Amino acid sequence: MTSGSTDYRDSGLVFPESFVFGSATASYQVEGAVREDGRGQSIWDTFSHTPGRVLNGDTGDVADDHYHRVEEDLDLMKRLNLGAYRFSIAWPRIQPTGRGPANQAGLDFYSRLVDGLLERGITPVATLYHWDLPQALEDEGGWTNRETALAFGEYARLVGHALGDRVAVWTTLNEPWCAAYLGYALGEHAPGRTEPRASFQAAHHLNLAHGLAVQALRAVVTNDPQFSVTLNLHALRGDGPTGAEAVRRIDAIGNRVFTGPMLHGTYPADLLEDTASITDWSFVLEGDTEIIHQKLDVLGVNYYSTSLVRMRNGAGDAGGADGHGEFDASPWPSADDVEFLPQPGPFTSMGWNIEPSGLEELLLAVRAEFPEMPLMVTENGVAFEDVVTEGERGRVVHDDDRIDYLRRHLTAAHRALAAGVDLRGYFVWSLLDNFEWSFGYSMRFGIVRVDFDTLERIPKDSAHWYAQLAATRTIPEARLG
Ligand code: GCO
Repeated sequence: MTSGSTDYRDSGLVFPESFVFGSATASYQVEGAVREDGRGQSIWDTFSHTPGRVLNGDTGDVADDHYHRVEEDLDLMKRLNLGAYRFSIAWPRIQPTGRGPANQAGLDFYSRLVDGLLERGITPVATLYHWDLPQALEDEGGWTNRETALAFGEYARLVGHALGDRVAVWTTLNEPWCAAYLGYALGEHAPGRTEPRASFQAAHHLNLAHGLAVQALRAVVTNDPQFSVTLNLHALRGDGPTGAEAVRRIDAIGNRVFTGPMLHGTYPADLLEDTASITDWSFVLEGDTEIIHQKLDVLGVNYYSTSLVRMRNGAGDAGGADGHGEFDASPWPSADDVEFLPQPGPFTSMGWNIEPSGLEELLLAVRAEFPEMPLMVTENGVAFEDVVTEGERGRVVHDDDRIDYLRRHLTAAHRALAAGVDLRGYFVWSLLDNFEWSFGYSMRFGIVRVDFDTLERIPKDSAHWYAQLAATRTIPEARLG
C-alpha cells in the first residue's frame, strides 16, 4: 500500500516564499467564557452538559479560557513565528439565538483578535462555523431546517460587515461532514441525533448555508479577501475486488456530496441513486445548487488518516442495506454494506492510523479533479499521550512522536507541491491542547500544552520545531539543537 521505500522523513526540503505556516483552533474548543458578554447557548453547551455524551462529563465551559487570555495567546503565536492563525467565530456570541441584531460585545471580541493578529503580522483566517450552532436554531430543527441556512447567510453578513475590512481568508464551514453525519446520523456529536434522512437534509442545508454565506460576505467586505470552505475529505483506499465500488460509495456520501454542489454545481448522480431508499432529496429546491456553486479562491483540506474499505460479503449488488433497523447508528447512512477494515499502524491516541502518503495522495486526487483550485491543508496534527518533565528552565514536553508525525506529513505536503499541486499553506491542528469534542480533555492535539488545572501554556518541543520550520521554510531535522 505504502510505497515501501519511502518513509516520508525528509528534512531540508524548502517551501516556497509565499507558503503559509499557520495553526488552527475552534471557538468551542478553546474559548470558554460560555456565559459571558451576551453569548447564547450552543448545541455543544447542551450536548456536553448532557450526561454520557462527553467522556468524563467534560464541557467547554472553561476550555483554554482563550476568551480571557487572548493577548497571551497572541503573543505565543508571535513567538512561534506563525504566519497565519485559523480561528472560528462562535455564532451564538454574535447572535445569541441565531437571529436578530448582532451582539456588539461578541463582534468586539473577534475584532480585537483580528487586530491583535494584524499587529503581530499574522494573517487572520476566519471560519464562520465550526459546529457551535445556536441552540435556539436547533430547537427549530437545526440543520434539518432550511431556515437555518437562511439564518446563516444573515449571520455571515453581520460578521462580514464588522470584520470584512481585515480578514484575509473567509472559510464558511469547517468539516460539514462531521456536522451532518456525526451530528445527525451517528449522534456522536451535537445535537446527537440518529436519523439517516435528517443527516442528508443537514448536509444539503450546510451546503446551502455555504453558498449563502459566500454571497453575503462578498456583498459586504471592503478588502479583497479569499473565500473558502474546509472539508475533511476522506482519503480512501479499496481492498480486494470490491474495493473500488466501496470507495465510490464512501466517496459519494463523504466527499462528493460537498464538492459536487460546491465546486461542480450539481449533486452526483450516483449519490442520489445510492441513497434513494433513505431520501428522494426533495429538500433540494430549484436554484439551490446555483447558490451553493460559488467561486472559491482556495479549498481547505483537513487530513489525519486513511480509510480502507470493501463491500461486505454478499453485498455490493443492487439493493444493499436501507440504513434502517438491523444496523446500529452509523455515520455512513445508506452504506451499511460497506466495511471499514483495520489498517496497519502505527496509531495515534485517537486510534487513527498514521499514513503520511495518504495526504500526498489526497492532494494529488483533489488536484486531478479540480485542477484550477488552489489548496491549503487547514488541519493536520496528532493526539499523543504527552509527558511533562521538569527541565532546567521549567516544565517541558519532549513530544518527539508529534515532531515525527508533523515532519512526515510536511514531507508529504512538500511532495505534492513538487508534483505540481498548487498548495498555499499548512495549518497544524492545534495551537493549544483543547476540548476534543466527545473525547473531552482526554486527547491532546496541541503543539502547546495546556495544564487544565492552572491553564498554564507550555510550548512542547513540537512547537519549537514548528517555529523553526515557519522561520526557515525548511523542514528541520527531527530534533532541534
Ligand atoms: C476538525 C476538527 C477539530 C478536531 C480535530 C481532531 O475540524 O476535525 O475540527 O475540531 O479537534 O480534527 O479531531
